[in-house]
Parts: sequence; C-alpha cells; structure tokens
Amino acid sequence: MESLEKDAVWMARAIELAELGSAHTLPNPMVGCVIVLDEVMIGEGFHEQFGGAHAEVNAFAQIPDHTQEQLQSATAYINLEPCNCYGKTPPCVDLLLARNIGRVVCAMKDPNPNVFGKGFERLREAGVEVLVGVLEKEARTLNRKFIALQDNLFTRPYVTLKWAQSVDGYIDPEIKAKKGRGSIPITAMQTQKVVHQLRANNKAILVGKNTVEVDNPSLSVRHAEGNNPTRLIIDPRLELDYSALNMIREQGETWVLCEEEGHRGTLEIENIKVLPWLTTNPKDWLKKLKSEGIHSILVEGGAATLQKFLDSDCYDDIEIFISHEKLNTGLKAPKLPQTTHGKFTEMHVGVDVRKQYIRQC
Ligand code: AOF
Ligand code: ZN
Repeated sequence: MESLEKDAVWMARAIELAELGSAHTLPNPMVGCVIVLDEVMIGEGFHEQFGGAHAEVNAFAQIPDHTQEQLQSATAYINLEPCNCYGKTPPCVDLLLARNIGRVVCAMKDPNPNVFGKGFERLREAGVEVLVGVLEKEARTLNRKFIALQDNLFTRPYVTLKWAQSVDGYIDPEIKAKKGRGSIPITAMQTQKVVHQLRANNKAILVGKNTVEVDNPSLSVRHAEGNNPTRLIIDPRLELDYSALNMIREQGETWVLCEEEGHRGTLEIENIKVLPWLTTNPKDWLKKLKSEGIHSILVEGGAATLQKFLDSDCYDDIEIFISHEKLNTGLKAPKLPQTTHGKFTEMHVGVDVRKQYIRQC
C-alpha cells in the first residue's frame, strides 16, 4: 500500500472514533486521534464530551510505556488540527511536543479563530513533520455543524429537516388526521434508532402546533444514546393545552414560540418558556434562538412547518426516510426545492431507504 493510502486508512479510523462523540461534543467538534508506531496502533481515543479531555489526551493516555525515542518514529492521526490554546483544557500541541511525536497527519485546519493554523505552525517550528488534508472532505462533512458555528456570517442555528414518507410520497395516511391520534410510524425500528440519534445530535427539536395536537409526541431520545434536545413548539396564538402534553413529563426543557399578539402572559407551567418572537420569516427568530444557545435544530414536522423552512431557504441538511410500502392516499410529503434535486445520497436502513442532502461546507 502507498503511504498516502495508509494515511487515509488510519484517518478513516480517527473519523470513525470522532463520530462516537456525536451526541455529546457540540458546540465543540467531534475529534478522534490514532497513534501509530511501525504500522501498529498503539493508542487511540476521541473527544467524548464537551468540556472533557481532547482526543489527543485520551489517545496518549493509552500509551504510558513508550519512550520519547520510540514516539519520535510514531505518527498521530487526527481529523482536526490540534489546538494550541487554553480553553477548558490545556493545548494539545503541548502534549504532542512533550511526548516527542515525530509526525502528525491531520484532515483539516481548525476553523476556530484561536487555532486556525497556529497549531500546525507550532508543530512545524518544533521540527515535527506535519501533513494536512488527508480525507479532508469527509472530516469537513463530519464537523459541518462546528464549522458553521465558527462562521460569523452563519447567523442562524444549523437546521436539519427530517421526515418519513411512504414510497409513493405520503407522510400521513390521512390528509387531516384527528386530534390526539398518536403517531403511527411509517418506517421500521432500525430507522427509529437513526432518527433518535439525530435527535440526540441536535441541541433542539422543533415541531408545529398541528403535529403536537395530532400526535402528542414525547420528542425524547429513547432508541439511541444521548440527552433529550430542547423541545421547540410553534404555536402562534398559544392555543395548545400544555398540561396535557406528553413531552412536558420528559427530561429536558420545552419552549414555545408564539406571535407577539398571541402572547397572553407567562404560561404557568413548569419548564415551559414562552418566546413571543414568531414572525413570517423564520430567519429572524432563528437568529434569536441561536443567541439563546440553540446552535442546531432538528425540524420533525409536520408538512406545513417543514415546507415553511424549505420555502424560506432555512435549512442545511434534509433527511428523508422512505418505507417500502405504499399509502395510496393521504398527506403529501413536502415539496423539495429545485436546487436540491439530484443532490441526495441514498442508503438502506434495514427495510427502509434514507435519502440525505447535506449542506456543502
Ligand atoms: C483538539 N482536540 O479533541 C478537540 C479540539 O474548551 P476546550 O479546551 O475544550 O477547547 C475547545 C476548542 O478546541 C474547540 O473550539 C476547537 O477549536 C478545539 N477542539 N481540539 O485538538 C480535540 N475537541
Ligand atoms: Zn486540543
């Protein structure tokens, strides 16, 4: 195998490890690190949670017995440039230099302005061989939410639109489903696991008033590992009966977005925050949500809410889960913008198909 191919194999492992932190690292990046000596992995680790040890620290913790001399011949594979500054943890560049690593291979530069190339610079100045750009596209895709967070021009949260539909394009067997019916999943259990992982990987989950009325969903993370996202409900005139909602009995917060004129004083229900920010253009109130720490949102429905996000160009990723069964009639799935046509990738999830559109970064 050529050396670049070998580098790509180890980097793929670093990316795989990094992804294990998907539900716990944001707003930090997902980072994995693999240390290799004579073509053998001698230590590996990942950034497990926000505020916790960085990937490099966890990887080096596995190799206490190797001498400085041995590590001079070793390579550290990291999917992100090592940090050179103090945040909640000390600089990883200091650790790499203290352990006398000979070579560092990274997938991408850290877009955090406090790092942004300075980590590479310090390593090179100290005589470490540095190679940047191995599996860069994959690494950028993995950390697309983190990249957006570092971009001052990206003023709203990262938005993922998600829905499930039948193979003939319906998201519900009924056009106007009855109140309190409860949701009937269109897709299979394996898809539910993927969807729950998406929930855990986002700071908030958003649904419209109709979905709440019809499904009374709990919007919790049950079939994957991770915390419940903050629940955001769009209820322009505050018409829902909040005390009857299943979600308020779940761990985590519920926030309601209403119009200024729909606001009728503070709701006296524990854990519910009322935000009278709703306007016709989601861009305005999304910006406000971001300033409240909502850096990423999974929009789960219903059709009208999803269409609103599509039509106002407020989306980054689109996740469509398609069952193999036909419904023949019912509520049509949202209409995709022309610009997304031909840009979806398809993969099987058990008996269902996952169609994914990802923002270029
Ligand atoms: C790395 N390895 O595993 C991660 C890095 O507050 P702190 O100390 O956790 O630092 C957060 C910043 O460090 C984050 O914004 C990003 O620039 C970098 N993340 N760097 O070398 C890691 N998670
Ligand atoms: Zn670090």
